[in-house]
Amino acid sequence: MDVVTLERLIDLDAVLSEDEILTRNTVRQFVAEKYLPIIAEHFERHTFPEHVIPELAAMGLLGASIKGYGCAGVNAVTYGLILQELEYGDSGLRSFVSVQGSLAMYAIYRFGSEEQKQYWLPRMARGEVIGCFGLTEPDFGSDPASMRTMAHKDGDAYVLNGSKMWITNAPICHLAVVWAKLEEDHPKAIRGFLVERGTPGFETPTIERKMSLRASPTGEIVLSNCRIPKENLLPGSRGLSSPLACLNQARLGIAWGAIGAARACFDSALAYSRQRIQFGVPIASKQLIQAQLVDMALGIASAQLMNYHFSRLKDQDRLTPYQVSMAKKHSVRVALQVARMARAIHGASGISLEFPPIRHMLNLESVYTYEGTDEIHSLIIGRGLTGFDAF
Ligand code: TGC
Ligand code: FAD
Repeated sequence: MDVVTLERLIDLDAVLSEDEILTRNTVRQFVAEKYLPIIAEHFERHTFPEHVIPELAAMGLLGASIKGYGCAGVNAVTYGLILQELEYGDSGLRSFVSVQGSLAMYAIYRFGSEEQKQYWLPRMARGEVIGCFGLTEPDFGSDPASMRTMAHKDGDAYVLNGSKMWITNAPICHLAVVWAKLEEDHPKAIRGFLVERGTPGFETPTIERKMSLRASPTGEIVLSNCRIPKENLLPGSRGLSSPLACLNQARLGIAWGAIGAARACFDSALAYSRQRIQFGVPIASKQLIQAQLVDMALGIASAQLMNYHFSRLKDQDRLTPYQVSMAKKHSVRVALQVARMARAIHGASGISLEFPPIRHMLNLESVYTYEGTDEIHSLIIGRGLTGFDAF
């Protein structure tokens, strides 16, 4: 009997270029050889394997979609495939690359001066400078427009006060992109500021005891009369649309990434169900198990094809924020459902870190919430469909 793999069932390769396949395979090999053997232990210990950063940089994965400034300048499909493979390893690995490239580097690329771009982007692409992106505050997550972090001009400096919460890479960053309202703007507008580690009044306490994204460093950013040179304002940034423009980049990557996690769960569930014997036969021979595997495969196929289509639109400059929300929401929902089903198919073994589903399932709870919660993306799409703002 012919056995068809999930990859052959979808056959995405039929519409990918040779370069896209080559890059995907390179990252896939890196994850299989260098990341999968170490991830469970890092997850358990709540540590991020920083030693992989130079290798990520050497493969051109940091700021990969940026053109120039020492970055690879790959298209949106290639970027998506990269993130999908990284998240096959762990959402923490994909988060690290997303935040570095789509958020911190992209903010500088899009809103920075030429001098800022020339100075920071090549260093960040080489992994010498790690960035983070501080938008969320303790009291304002879904509603960043209401943020309280403020900046005011003082001679040749800006002075920042406030705090950011749940910031990926903050504890290990050398450079934070901080979003704050500028007192001198009328009305006060949200602007981006570059804050370097070592600046007095800049602290990044680690958030401990996370049960999700344990292999990703998450922290606060505390700004107490933090004085930065006036040259550290991102001059092109103005208003909430600036950080949201960065989120458009990152959210599409997250959609791809989540399906990487889903694929890892599917692969594990399929392999387990074929070798696990109950009632004298492999559980994969049972109709209820097959029905679950088919639902998982269909979900993965639908999300992957949606992500592929929207990424091709992005490369033609035709992608809208509504479509980005559709991709993020659909992919993460599918991935969580797949992870939960895969966890259950593993029975008791499914709650052990010996198998990937429980780790991905826990990670995906964060992915469901960050970069716009599932509900916020419903409201974005709903506003588009109905014309009514239900926030
Ligand atoms: P609203 O009035 O809708 O918009 C304000 C201004 O922004 C413009 N705009 C956009 N611009 C670019 N891209 C988009 N997607 C945009 N959506 C809106 C809009 O045109 C307007 O411009 P202007 O010129 O008229 O001022 O704003 P609102 O206050 O009603 O809020 C809208 C809402 C709720 C959708 C937005 O605030 C939102 O997306 N909230 C969710 C917050 C969020 O996603 N935070 C993510 C933090 S970063 C993160 O989670 C990183 S995790 C990374 C990892 O580890 O991988
Ligand atoms: P809230 O906004 O308080 O939402 C609570 C609940 O209310 C949610 O279910 C939400 O959907 C719902 N809700 C809110 N408003 C509405 C509404 N109008 N209608 C209906 N329901 C609503 N942020 C950064 O800036 N940078 C980062 O690097 C970053 N990394 C993160 C890493 C991790 C591991 C996590 C977990 C979060 C990270 N975040 C980051 C923060 C993330 O973006 C926020 O958690 C997210 O935007 C939601 O904000 P909140 O947690 O304050 O939830």
